[in-house]
Amino acid sequence: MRFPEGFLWGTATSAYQIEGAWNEDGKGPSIWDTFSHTPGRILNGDTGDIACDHYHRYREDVAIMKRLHLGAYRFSISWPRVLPAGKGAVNPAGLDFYDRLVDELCRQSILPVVTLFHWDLPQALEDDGGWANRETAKWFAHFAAIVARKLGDRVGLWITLNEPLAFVLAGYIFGIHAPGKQDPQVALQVSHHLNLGHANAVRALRETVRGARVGITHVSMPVYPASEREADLLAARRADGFVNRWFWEPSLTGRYPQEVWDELGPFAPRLEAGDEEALAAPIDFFGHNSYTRMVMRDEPSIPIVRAAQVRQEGRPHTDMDWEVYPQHLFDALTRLHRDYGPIDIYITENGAAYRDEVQDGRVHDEQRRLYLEAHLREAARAIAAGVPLRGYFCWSLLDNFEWNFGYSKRFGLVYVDYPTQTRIIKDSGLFFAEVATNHGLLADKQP
Ligand code: GCO
Repeated sequence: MRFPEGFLWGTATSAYQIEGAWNEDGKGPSIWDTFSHTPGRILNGDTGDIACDHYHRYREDVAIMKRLHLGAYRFSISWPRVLPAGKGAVNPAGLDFYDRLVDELCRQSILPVVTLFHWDLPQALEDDGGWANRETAKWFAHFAAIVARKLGDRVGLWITLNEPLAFVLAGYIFGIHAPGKQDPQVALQVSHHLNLGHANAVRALRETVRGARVGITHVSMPVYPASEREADLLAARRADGFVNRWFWEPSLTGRYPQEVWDELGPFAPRLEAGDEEALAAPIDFFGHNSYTRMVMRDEPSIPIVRAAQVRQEGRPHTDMDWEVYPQHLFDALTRLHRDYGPIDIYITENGAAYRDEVQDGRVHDEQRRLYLEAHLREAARAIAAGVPLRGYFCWSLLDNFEWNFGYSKRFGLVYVDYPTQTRIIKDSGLFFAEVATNHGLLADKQP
């Protein structure tokens, strides 16, 4: 089973999760520095202060990508490393780091794919209200233009935001991610400002880099009803409306889905004159992140969606307790293509956390290899069904800081021994290298 010529094979990371050097060379603090330094917020008291020390070890990590025959690398830019106060003076050393990283990638013929916002907002902007302040949508475009001026001649794909849903849900409703708030009203207003920021950044990137290919990355989990009961069918529809359509449609259609807007009732965001028009900023591709599916039942006590997830007992789960359901990928990709037309799609994240052990200098992570193989088969099936899928980025290149779980969850194709920062390519990494080399799975090798 093969993938089309020109299909991009890559891995994905994010600045706060791998770089470390949290306060080096002029970098300003981000909300994740503040959050992880707050006792009780992160498992085991872990922080991103050092992480995978990628800020110093990036050449070694790019060499590993080359060893894995990867043609692309998705990484994010730390906004406060470039603009310590989020606006105003640029930190030359911060921009220079990304300039050197991009040069190293190009030297190894690896296409740089840049995410501009992967949740690490400058603390200085948070002190002014953060994304709850609509001015942040303006400063985001300002940041985008500065980065694009420096890197635009070599970056292949620009992703404005990573997973606005996850940022809003975890950071403003559940309060388990930075900035650690629990206010649904503010959460929905933040989602609107993120959409404005995305659209402003799309315009800024197009004005700065002629021919820029610009998109956004969303979580896109297919939602299934827990039963055929009317109440569960409606619950699944409400959940799909909030989790998927509310966040996708401003960037795909330029407006909010009316059905979801009506469901939000008093939680609906306040728009200002001109906002609807400002949201319309056509994109060149859709970045799709998914790992599993959602199975939802009616649950009136849950605010806004009035739905709750039903754990699929008896089915395999990863170390994140996410059900392994490979078909979700085919269902998600074909639905996107069916409902939103021929826009190019990149899988910008897919992968699995499992408990890994080093044995004689190797990591035999067969479960992760099986997960990847099964999901790649579904991706190939989607292409065969006509989905314009243009690339697959495995989450993640390295084991890294998994947000509130700290370093307790390992997603990497490459094992990181944190005390020594030693990297060990896992068996799944060798498998992925084979897939990238052969543009697909070799003849079905029985596991
Ligand atoms: C996300 C983020 C990543 C996570 C990964 C595993 O999708 O939540 O983009 O930063 O680490 O998805 O949870």
